[in-house]
Amino acid sequence: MRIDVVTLFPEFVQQAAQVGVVGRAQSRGLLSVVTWNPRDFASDRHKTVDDRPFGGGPGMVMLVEPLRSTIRAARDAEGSAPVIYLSPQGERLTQRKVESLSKLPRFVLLCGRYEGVDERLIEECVDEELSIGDYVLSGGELAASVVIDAVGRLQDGALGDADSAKQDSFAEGLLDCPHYARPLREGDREVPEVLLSGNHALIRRWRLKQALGRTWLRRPDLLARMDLDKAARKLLEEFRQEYLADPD
Ligand code: 9D3
Repeated sequence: MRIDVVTLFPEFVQQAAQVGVVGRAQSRGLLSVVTWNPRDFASDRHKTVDDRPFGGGPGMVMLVEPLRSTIRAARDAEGSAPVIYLSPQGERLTQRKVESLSKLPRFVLLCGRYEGVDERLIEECVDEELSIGDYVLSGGELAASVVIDAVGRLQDGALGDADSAKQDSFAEGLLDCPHYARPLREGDREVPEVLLSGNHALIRRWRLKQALGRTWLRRPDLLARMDLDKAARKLLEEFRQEYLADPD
């Protein structure tokens, strides 16, 4: 997959995409992140990309003309591609959306800075808007990096065996169970005994039960939208009983 990013801070986006699983996906040729700087497409000698808003008020607005030239260059570099504007006004990014983006051969991400981009550019060039959540960032670059990370790790062959095994696990849509490694004892905290039992069926059940229980405690909204099978409902009921007897 190829992701083109229109940004005033190309180094920022490139750096983020060179780390870890996503960096490896790039070096394995599974993912290519290409950046385009509107500054390079500004037509005046000052390389102007923004101006003060009509109607007054604080901040600056990104200009139509340099952005349109940049988006055209990026979008048409290799066939065509949908253009996604990262913006607080966008539809909220979810794992479902990440999965659907991960199946595209390519798309273009547009990052805003300042107060945002001229509305007419959005009307003309943008296919959809995406937000990564209800908090205020200073620009779209971090959001673009989030999209690239989440989509990049889903490319076939990007994850190691350990990670992909986790993916097809029983616990999809739930929070993760707790994890432990050496030492066996940390002060007065010990590793749960079941994990030392060598009984893999029992360990699997315990992990699922913890995942269900933690989701119930911390993200009941996630649990409400799932339909649990009989075994899972029983495990969650066990967790609830134990929790109500001894909440910690
Ligand atoms: C304080 C400025 N705000 C006035 C109401 C508007 C505003 C303009 C530009 C708020 C944030 C931004 C920059 N944010 C993004 O470009 C952005 C973003 C975000 O802030 N939160 C969540 N997702 C995203 S995606 C792009």
